[in-house]
Amino acid sequence: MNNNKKSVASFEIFYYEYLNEKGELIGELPGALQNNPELWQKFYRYLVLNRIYDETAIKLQRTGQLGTYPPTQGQEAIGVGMGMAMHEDDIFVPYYREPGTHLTRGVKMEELYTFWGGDERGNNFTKGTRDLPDCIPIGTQSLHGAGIAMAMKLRKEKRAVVVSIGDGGTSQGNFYEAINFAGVHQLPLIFVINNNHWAISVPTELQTHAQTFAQKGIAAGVPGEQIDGNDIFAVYHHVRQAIDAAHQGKGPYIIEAITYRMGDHTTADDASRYRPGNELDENKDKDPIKRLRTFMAAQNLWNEAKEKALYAEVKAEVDAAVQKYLSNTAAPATDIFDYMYDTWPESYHEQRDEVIAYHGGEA
Ligand SMILES: Cc1ncc(C[n+]2csc(CCOP(=O)(O)OP(=O)(O)O)c2C)c(N)n1
Ligand SMILES: [Mg+2]
Repeated sequence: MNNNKKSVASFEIFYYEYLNEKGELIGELPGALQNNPELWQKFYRYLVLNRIYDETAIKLQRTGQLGTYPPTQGQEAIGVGMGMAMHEDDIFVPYYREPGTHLTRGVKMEELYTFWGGDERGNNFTKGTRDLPDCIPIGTQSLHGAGIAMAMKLRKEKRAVVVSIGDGGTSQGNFYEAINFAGVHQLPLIFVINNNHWAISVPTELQTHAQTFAQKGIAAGVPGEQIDGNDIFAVYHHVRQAIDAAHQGKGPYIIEAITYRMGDHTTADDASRYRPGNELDENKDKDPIKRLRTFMAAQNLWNEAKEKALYAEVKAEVDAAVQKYLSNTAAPATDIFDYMYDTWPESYHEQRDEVIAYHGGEA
């Protein structure tokens, strides 16, 4: 026996999965998910909506009607599950790959298209400000989330913040600063790490040498776990559990949701140039939509006719949003001056006049 040493810290990270990739339940469903066909079908509808919204965005981009777009194919269960697990009053602080969460929380689809069409007005959600705009700079949303959670704590509000971030994003200093702050102040802050195995062309093994991303919280005193991010039951249950604990003052939490990016990083990328040969095929069967459909069909809750009807209904909804988006009138060019500064630098008066003159007196 060595009396000079004793263990002063240890940790374990657990992985949770309820619906496997064959669409079979592993053990029992937890809590509110049990015998809840209404909720399962709601999940399914949003997953399909997310996918058709996404496929349509890619088509719009390819035909010159949308800007660069980051697809979510294969990752829809994280966004949808997270959004449905949140309470209305909680605040969502997203990175850029979360249309599923926005849609379940009432953001309009045409607003999302407007933003990805290069028009910041799309971020001014008519439903209000409980969803922050998508954060394009990697990791910065972590600190926005920590600040909001601090305000909730100071105001003694029973609310929580959910920050989403990619696996690559967790390498940024902002992420470590945010989890450290959240741990010290025991903030109601949930981090959902979307581990899709890639950060553009950088694979996860070049991102960290740790066994999991969830354990990044341990050094900050923030507990965490891993879940199957393609299992919507796991996402919904575990995010809800973490939020409810945060509401009770139990502090921050990290959930690493394992998924796979089936598409390119964005429409400006070509993953076939760096993705190893059969990796995509190996992950195809993990599709979150397929597994929920298989599960519901086995329970006699789903069939071909229902599938066809749902796709037709959702397609019509997406088409209507596209029409609204395409009928947007252009924002005045002078907006770049009018909303940038409270008090303008002197030179801007002249420059604004130049812009108006360039547009023939109307801008
Ligand atoms: C501060 C900053 N650095 C670099 C980039 C360029 N960039 C855009 S996406 C990305 C990779 C992010 O990967 P990950 O966090 O895993 O999210 P994913 O796109 O895989 O969902 C990078 C480096 C950026 N947007 N912001
Ligand atoms: Mg990633």
